[in-house]
Amino acid sequence: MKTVKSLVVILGDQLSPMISSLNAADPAQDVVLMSEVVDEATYVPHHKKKIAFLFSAMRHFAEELREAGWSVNYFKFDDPKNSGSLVGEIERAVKNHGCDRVLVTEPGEWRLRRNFEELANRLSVPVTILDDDRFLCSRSEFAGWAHGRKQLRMEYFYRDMRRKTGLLMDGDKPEGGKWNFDAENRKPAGKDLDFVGPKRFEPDAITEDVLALVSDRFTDHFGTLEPFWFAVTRREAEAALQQFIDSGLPSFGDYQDAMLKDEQFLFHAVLSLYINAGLLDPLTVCRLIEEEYRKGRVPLNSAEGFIRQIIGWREYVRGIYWLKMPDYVDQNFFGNSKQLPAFYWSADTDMACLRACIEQTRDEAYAHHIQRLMVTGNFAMLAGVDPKAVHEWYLAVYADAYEWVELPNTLGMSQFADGGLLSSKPYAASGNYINKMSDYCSSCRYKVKEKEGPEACPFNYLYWDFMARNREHLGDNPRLGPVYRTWDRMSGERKKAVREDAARFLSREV
Ligand code: FAD
Ligand code: DLZ
Ligand code: SF4
Repeated sequence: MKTVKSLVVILGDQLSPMISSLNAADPAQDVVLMSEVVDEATYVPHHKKKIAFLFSAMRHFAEELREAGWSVNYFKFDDPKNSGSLVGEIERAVKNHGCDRVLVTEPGEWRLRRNFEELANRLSVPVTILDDDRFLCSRSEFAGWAHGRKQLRMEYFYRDMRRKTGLLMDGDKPEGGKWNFDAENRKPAGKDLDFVGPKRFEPDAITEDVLALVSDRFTDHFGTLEPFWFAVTRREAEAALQQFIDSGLPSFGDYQDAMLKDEQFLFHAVLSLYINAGLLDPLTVCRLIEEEYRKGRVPLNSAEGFIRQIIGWREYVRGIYWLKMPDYVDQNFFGNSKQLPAFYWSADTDMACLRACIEQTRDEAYAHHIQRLMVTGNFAMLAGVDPKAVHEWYLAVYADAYEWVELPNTLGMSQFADGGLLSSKPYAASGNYINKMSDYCSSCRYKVKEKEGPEACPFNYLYWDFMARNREHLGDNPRLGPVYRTWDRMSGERKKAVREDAARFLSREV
């Protein structure tokens, strides 16, 4: 029988030794292809730290594969032979190696899957696209779950994933008698808490080379490159996970929604970039977290809260992405069309909450969930920014951002641009919420308690302006009944002042 020589394509976010493409191949006869390409590095102006992280992690992974006996063809960004696109690299490699087939695990983004399908039509050898079984729920399983349901609520999906994995189950009942301990995860944080933060790593020679490359070739991209401290190998990512388990996880649940101006990470894991790139396996991480709970080392609300994010939200948004693409990216329920304010790139704003979140995004390529959802996301939606522009910003600025996870979170959850597929009401909030959950307001030039006038917190009048402006879209939403009743009780004078303040602010700042 003729032996098949496969060209195994490994993408920058497929750095997992047990990925389906490698599992289907044979190191004795097949060749791995990895390439740093300009198309992937520039399709949005990715944060410099994100590019450095991925290029360094890719180079380290190539070494790991070589040590495991694979023959790896790795093309660096500056290699004169580098064609600049993944498809170009595959075509070139097929020509050079004369392989019998191309093997690739399904890319995380729709655009790339389409490119690979088009390539399959013109290539002389077959292109096999395998399922990405690093996810617990396959695309077809999710489609089956969604079929015939009027509402695709994460909570029900999550319960199925708990049953499927057996995580935090007590027989066929949820551990602790409740599926979800979210109500216990909303404490504001005080400065007296003992934050350790994510584990930091010294760049090695490979990372130093990458840092020099990124500094030289990506000058116009967003973000601060150094200090660079991300893990770039599986072993380092595992050490980062261990540090989170030891020092962050016990308090993760309680303070999941809190924000502090001088504490960028609080008790968050800062693991999404490693999980999404393939350096950590999501199910293994969840099993370790469950073990900590079973050993009595972390409370249930922390273990459940964390596991819900991974087997619930993370799997669910991926399911939605593939179910709804390619049209999903064009959704614009409110018809918002304003440009993204320039301060999303410069952090040059008097609003202390936005300034803090954007500065931290610039410096660390990281913001935690509530900062993304309730500060930068909330503001963009209240201000009426085009959801596609918001999406492109989030895709560029975070080290963990790939469209499959970023788009439903941004367009669906934070901008309500899908009209409520992901959430039953918009995540809109006035300054009161931000003040309750953070310490931003005490150092802001605006006054969070003031509702109108030049000193008032802009979130206060923008919130009401948003509700009034979008009444035809939201007026029937039962969860917003109390909001519209409050609006209706306001005096005509107060309503007019709110709308005028909002118009003045938006014409100046957005
Ligand atoms: P933790 O708060 O410690 O949570 C633990 C883990 O749960 C994370 O590492 C992540 O893997 C997972 N997780 C938590 N929430 C979500 C969620 N909503 N969706 C998917 N996974 C989740 N997450 C990304 O991984 N990439 C993105 O591009 C991304 N874009 C977002 C955009 C917006 C507008 C919003 C509101 C959220 C976005 N998220 C994204 C989800 C979430 O904010 C990040 O996963 C989280 O902040 C990562 O930091 P962490 O590792 O410290 O997470
Ligand atoms: C994000 C990214 C970047 C910046 N660079 C590369 C690259 O040079 N080579 C590569 O194979 N992948 C890169 N990636 C990750 C891809 O964009 C990612 O695989 C797709 O977006 C699918 O999720
Ligand atoms: Fe943000 Fe308003 Fe608080 Fe200022 S007062 S930090 S703008 S919520």
